[in-house]
Amino acid sequence: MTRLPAILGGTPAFAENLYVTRPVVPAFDELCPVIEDLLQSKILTNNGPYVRQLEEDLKNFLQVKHCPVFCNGTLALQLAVRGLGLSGEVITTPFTFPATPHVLRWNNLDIVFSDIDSDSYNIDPDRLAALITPRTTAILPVHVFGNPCAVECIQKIAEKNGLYVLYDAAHAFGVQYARRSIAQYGDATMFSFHATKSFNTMEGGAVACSDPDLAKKLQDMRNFGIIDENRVGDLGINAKMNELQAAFGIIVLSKVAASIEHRRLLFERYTSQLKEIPGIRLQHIRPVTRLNYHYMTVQVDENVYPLKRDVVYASLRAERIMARRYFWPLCSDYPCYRELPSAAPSLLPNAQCLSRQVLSLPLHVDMTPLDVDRVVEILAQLPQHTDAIKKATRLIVFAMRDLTEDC
Ligand code: T4K
Repeated sequence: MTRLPAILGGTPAFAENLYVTRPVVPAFDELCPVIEDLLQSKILTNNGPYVRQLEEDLKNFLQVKHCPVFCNGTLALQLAVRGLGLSGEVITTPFTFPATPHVLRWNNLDIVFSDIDSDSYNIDPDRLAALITPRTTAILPVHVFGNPCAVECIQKIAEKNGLYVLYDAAHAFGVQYARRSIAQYGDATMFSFHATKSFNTMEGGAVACSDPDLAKKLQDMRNFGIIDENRVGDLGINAKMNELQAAFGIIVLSKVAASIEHRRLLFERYTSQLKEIPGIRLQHIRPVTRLNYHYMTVQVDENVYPLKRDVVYASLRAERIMARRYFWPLCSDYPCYRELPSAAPSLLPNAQCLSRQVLSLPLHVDMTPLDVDRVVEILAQLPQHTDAIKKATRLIVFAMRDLTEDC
């Protein structure tokens, strides 16, 4: 006799919420001297010693020539778009966080959505050629959940058509592809250092690049475009990281390798068990990749698994397993973008389908292997209660309006 799922009135599997992620943080004793130093020096921001030190540490960690840091990943990306001088149209993916298309719109660029590859979840390189017009100046792909894009193909297409490649690597800090840091691909690569990322400065971001002029431009632009006391150059903004964030980041960076290893074990435990559950599909990770194991995202294929994704989502939350639907809704369905010619659902079938199936399961350093086992066990047992759960969740299904659509 299996246990009664919490959605049917059983006791939740977890006594406290099991979040999708938790940040790596410094120990209290590690942070105290830094706070003391900041209070003494009173240098709190504006390219102070901790920001400069963090940039040096990041260059070493990411194996790149330049790595200016910013107050968040969105502004880092927004300034990279401007720093590269993009104009006209930029091709990007709709299967991403709102920040990706929003930075293009904030730069007054025309967004062209491309469909994705349904196995890797990344922009499909085979669709790019057909989307390039004389107005296209760049491709903005996302390494979704840290899985590297088809970087070689994208590079070839970009070179053939004279386009920039700007990667959104918000999820990919610490990832390696073909024995190279993911930061070494493309003309520039943005990282997010948000609390939910594999390396965090609470809020923060960076742009890795090899071009010194671009790096200098970005450094000026994040500080209102100020070049020196006598000159203001490009249109800038205040996108600076402060000293406390940078000092926090220096300590967290020293813990990144260990946290990746911790999550690797959990990720592998998840994958070996999840692949035994019919209808639960896993993201296809590109060969020769060393992941950062930051996301454990599955697809609920309701043609095989008897419950729809949103019913599974609601059932997990009743168990206090706080899974997330990254990325639903799809960016191309937002009111601000859905009128774009490239946003038509018929042009984005893979992204549309995936957005209705994905579920990011908890994966973070505060979890134990037994937590993983418990989450998988719940997913494996829910189908035994299909009829009762369907009945109990009829209202949820009705409220989540797109659930009746098949993909
Ligand atoms: N490009 C891509 C592809 C991105 O995914 C993102 C951000 C960006 C660009 C922009 O980078 P930033 O400007 O943010 O640097 C979160 C993050 O807010 C967002 O940064 C991230 N992507 C996205 C994937 O996830 P939410 O709305 O899901 O976050 P939230 O607050 O619900 O947090 C999720 C869970 O994390 C919580 O349930 C508990 C845990 N958590 C969260 C925070 C904020 C903590 O334990 N501590 C915390 O401080 O968007």
